[in-house]
Amino acid sequence: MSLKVYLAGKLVDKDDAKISVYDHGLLYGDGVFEGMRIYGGRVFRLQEHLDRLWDSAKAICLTIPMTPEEMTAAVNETVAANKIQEGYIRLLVTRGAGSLGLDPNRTSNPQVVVIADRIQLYPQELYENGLHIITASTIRNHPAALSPRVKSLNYLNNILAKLEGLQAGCVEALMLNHKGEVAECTGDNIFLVRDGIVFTPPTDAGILEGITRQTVIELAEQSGRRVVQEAMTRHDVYIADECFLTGSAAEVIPVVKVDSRTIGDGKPGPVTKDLLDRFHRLTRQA
Ligand code: PXG
Repeated sequence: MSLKVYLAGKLVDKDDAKISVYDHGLLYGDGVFEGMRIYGGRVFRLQEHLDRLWDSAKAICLTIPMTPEEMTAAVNETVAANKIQEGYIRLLVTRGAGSLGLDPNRTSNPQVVVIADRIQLYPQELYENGLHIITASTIRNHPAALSPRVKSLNYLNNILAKLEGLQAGCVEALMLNHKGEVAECTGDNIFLVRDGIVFTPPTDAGILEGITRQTVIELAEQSGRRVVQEAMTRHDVYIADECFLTGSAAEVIPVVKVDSRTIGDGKPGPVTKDLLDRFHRLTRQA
């Protein structure tokens, strides 16, 4: 059975899910999106993802042509139609088709697309042994140019950094902000552990406010750990006891080498393992 995609208000076969080449989502990357996980047939933190989607749309003056309640129904309908128990949702809203030229006022009909599919996970081996990453020379978008808090369809900034990672044999790459501080990775937020304290860059470091990041902060605090959101440098990463990344796709994944520096003893540390366990219990609970 072919996958069903939600497009223009109804479910259509994947092969028929097509959008105009005049859509400004394609012409200019003018639109917003969300990437969410399905666990046990349910969308994890759907409300938080929808809130972020609406915030992203507001920031670019894009009116989403449905209510959050209608969007919730569309997402749940798409998950159910595809009978997906464990998977991934890509939700996007484009500016819609218009004339050539940047002017968003000359577009109409923003398109809402919901794709529910299986998920391509990192190999299990990387969760057990940890990732090696490098720092990309491509800095994260300057917040005054395009705020990283907007999850926009224009992901070239991250893709350029991802390419640098791949060229160095790494599946993720660390991105610094315009001040040279640690921001985040290309599709994941970053955490450090030092002397039992959990550190992560604050929102004003110019990051996407990850929903997995927020979940992990809550799990760490619930387990009695201190979580500090403050600016950090690459030096802080190099001398950390532990490092891990969070994201809807990656969940919680240890990092054991950054720019050829071994983090801690080179193996996923106890705090990382504990948070990974807690995250699994939360997402796989009955
Ligand atoms: N930073 C960036 C730049 C991201 O794109 C995250 C952090 C983590 O945020 P969440 O809310 O997921 O914890 C992201 C998330 C994909 C894909 O298909 C991308 C993301 C998430 C899921 C899938 O490339 N990015």
